[in-house]
Amino acid sequence: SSPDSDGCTPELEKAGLLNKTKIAEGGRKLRKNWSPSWVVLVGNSLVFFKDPKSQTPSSWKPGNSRPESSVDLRGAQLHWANELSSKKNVFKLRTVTGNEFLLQSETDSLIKEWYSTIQNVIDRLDRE
Ligand code: I3P
Repeated sequence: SSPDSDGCTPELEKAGLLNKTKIAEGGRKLRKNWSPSWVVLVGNSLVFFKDPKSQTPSSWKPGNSRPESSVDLRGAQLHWANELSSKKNVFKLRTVTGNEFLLQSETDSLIKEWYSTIQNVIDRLDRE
């Protein structure tokens, strides 16, 4: 049988390398600190991992390495935010708890895919 024949393991929607900085925690502004992050969209969460070198999309499985942090996408808001950075291709993700992240890629197509995939999850959760 397949590893998820019971349907209890959340679906892995997307994984890849993005530049990330947290800019607010509970509504309080933080100093930017950009760094590469291995980002995984699984179920209702965006999960961030350090050490992207050890990760590839094909080998990643939930539970085989420890996340740095995780974001609940229910009620989250997503906006393009190029005005918030000197970098190109930046969007901002804001959680209901007032945590804010900027995510960025040099690759236009890649960042657009991430934006629409995350927005689709937010929209799905809004309809539940
Ligand atoms: C910040 C750093 C960030 C930059 C930020 C700077 O300086 O250069 O990369 O954000 O700009 O303040 P420091 O390392 O001294 O904290 P971007 O790369 O997103 O532009 P900002 O303050 O205008 O946001």
